[in-house]
Amino acid sequence: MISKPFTARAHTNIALIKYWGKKDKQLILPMNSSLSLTLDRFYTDTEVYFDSDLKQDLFYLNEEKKDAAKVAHFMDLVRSKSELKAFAHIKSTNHVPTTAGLASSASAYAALALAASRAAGMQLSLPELSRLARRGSGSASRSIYGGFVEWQRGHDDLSSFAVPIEENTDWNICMIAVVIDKARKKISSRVGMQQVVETSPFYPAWIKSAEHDLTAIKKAIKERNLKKVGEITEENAMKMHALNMSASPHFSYFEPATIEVMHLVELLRSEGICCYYTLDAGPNVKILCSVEDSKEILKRLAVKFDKKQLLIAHPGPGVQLINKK
Ligand code: 2P0
Repeated sequence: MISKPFTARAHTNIALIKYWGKKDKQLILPMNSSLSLTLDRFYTDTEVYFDSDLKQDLFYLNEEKKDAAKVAHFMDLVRSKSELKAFAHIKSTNHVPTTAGLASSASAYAALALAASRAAGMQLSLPELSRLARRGSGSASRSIYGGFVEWQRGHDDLSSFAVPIEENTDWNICMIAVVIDKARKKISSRVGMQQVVETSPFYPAWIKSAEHDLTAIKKAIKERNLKKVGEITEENAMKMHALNMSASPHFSYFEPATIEVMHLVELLRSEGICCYYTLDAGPNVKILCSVEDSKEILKRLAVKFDKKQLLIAHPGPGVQLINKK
């Protein structure tokens, strides 16, 4: 038996209010709710079909066979929810410039959740898809929707999923990703956030402050207040990175060039350009600004960085099927 193949496309998202810490590692329940912007520029296409002749799941990423352990764990979950027992062919293509270092488990598991559930004969609702994607990677729960998305932490498997805040935002904003080569090996977000939860003396303050930031940013988004959204975004990111520096052992994702970009953004701001930075589990900086200002910001960045290191993205759509064979 070979099932009908399904291909899904999901876009990456960048958190403005970060998810940093798990309450339940097995179910991937977060300590705090988070909020992100889905981006149009970077996405993953994933095709799935089940084949009863297979002895294990086969996973190809960008046409290269990969170790399927983490993906197989996720597929076990899909099988346990459906009638299917067969293993699957999984083919993913990441549409992220290979040097960008922006490849994300968010788009990967959001696309896999839709393609695998459909190939397994299930028609999940969007909240159900978000819950399923969450089990692959927390941030994937948010890539089910486009635009501004909130992942409500909930308190159990049923109540922890993302909801759209403004799916098709007409707001003329963008994010410039500044790709910085990293010299040393980073600590994965999965390991990093756990280290923080277990050892940072500031963690309880983070939870309180993240909830406060979330309420404030939702109001600022509604009001189309870019200055306020930017301030909250930047401060929330800095609090997350301060947690990392307060963990034991402490760690940081910053590289010298990361700090250079942060200083440039602050300088541009002092000149009256409304732009703000955020950083995730790596040295790349993402700059939130208006489309109008992006030209000038790119020009200033181009003095220090190669054009290939500067990628501009706009609000993008939620997960979708791209064929129905
Ligand atoms: C976020 N990050 O909210 C935060 C901010 C990175 C920094 O979600 O362990 O790959 O698979 O649930 O989703 C990256 O962590 O972690 C992440 P798991 P995930 O976007």
